[in-house]
Amino acid sequence: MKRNLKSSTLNMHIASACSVLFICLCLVSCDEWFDDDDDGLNDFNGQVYADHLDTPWELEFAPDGRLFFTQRPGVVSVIENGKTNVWLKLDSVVAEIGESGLLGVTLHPDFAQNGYVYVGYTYAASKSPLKLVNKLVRYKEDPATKAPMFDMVVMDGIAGNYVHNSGPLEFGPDGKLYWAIGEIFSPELAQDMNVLNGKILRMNDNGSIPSDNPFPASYIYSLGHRNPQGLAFHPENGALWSTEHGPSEEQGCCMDEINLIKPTANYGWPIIRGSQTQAGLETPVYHSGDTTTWAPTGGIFVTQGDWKGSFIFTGLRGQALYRATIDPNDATKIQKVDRYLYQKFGRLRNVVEGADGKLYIAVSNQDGRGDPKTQDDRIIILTQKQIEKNN
Ligand SMILES: [Ca+2]
Ligand SMILES: [Ca+2]
Repeated sequence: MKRNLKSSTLNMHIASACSVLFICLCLVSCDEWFDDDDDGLNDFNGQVYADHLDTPWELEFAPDGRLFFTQRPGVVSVIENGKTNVWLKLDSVVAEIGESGLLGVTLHPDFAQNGYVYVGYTYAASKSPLKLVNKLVRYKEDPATKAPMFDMVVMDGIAGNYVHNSGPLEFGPDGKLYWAIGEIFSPELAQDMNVLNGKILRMNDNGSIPSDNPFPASYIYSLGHRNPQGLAFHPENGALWSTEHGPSEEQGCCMDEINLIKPTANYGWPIIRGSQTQAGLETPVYHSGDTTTWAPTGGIFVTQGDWKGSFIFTGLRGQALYRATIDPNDATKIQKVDRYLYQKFGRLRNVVEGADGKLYIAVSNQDGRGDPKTQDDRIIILTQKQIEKNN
């Protein structure tokens, strides 16, 4: 109930009409009743790492413990010793229209030596008529000043739209850069080998096509994707897992996917969905069913604690953190998916694990589809135990 006491007008009304009751309740838990801006963390003993953000999208820790993250309107920020600073402002070139904007960020595996930071965003190549394009650029951090210097355009010219640009970036254990690109709400593109939409791409760290790519002379690593918003490599066996938004209202409800990504494989959009099978197409390892929506976003493999080895990912419309337990007898299967933090903080966009084993979770209520609290958006810190205790 306390989280519904949002307007001060409502508080005043309740206070005057029920003053006797209110005083009695205050003896029990006054701060909870007065807390207009209750951030939900009181119940969890968690911490706020950053607040008053706007749609934090992807996060990654640097080896020195700093947390890099994007905010969709066009800012890359860095949190160091609990203080959030703007690292790079691209709001004058980024087009945040609908779900487009500054999306992915990742650091080079040798970031400590070369300072390379990769940033993917949508921009407007033309305003009238509106033509949105996805671009990937590389900046280099000056080792002395920590300031970003533009380094190179890694890739440009991938068609964009107001939805389904996707954009998570991840370096694999093979040192190659993987970038998931959505089908920009044009399902046929996912099956079109002449375009990069609806694909997961694999490239060298300078944007060239690796000589050992599965389709010769092509960036395409896998195809048939709709809106894949999470990429994670298993820390031990190196397998690439992905989360993907299911058909939504296009082809019945829900059926958000967890996929195990294999080179040259076709993940079926828009030909199959959910548990459907067809020769030559991949059925998801696990999906949310035909009545449940996760709207899954960023995911990682947990490397510490009781959850070690689990694939966890956040959900926007699902408003939860999900934990997929990999089958101990078959690393290509998922035993179960548990739901945590359901409707506690609203829409959750991404999660990363700190060196301390804590989970850093990006809340996304300012993305145009949420119900922001005063402090939103936030990055919150919770331990596995805190999350489990309040489930
Ligand atoms: Ca990433
Ligand atoms: Ca699929």
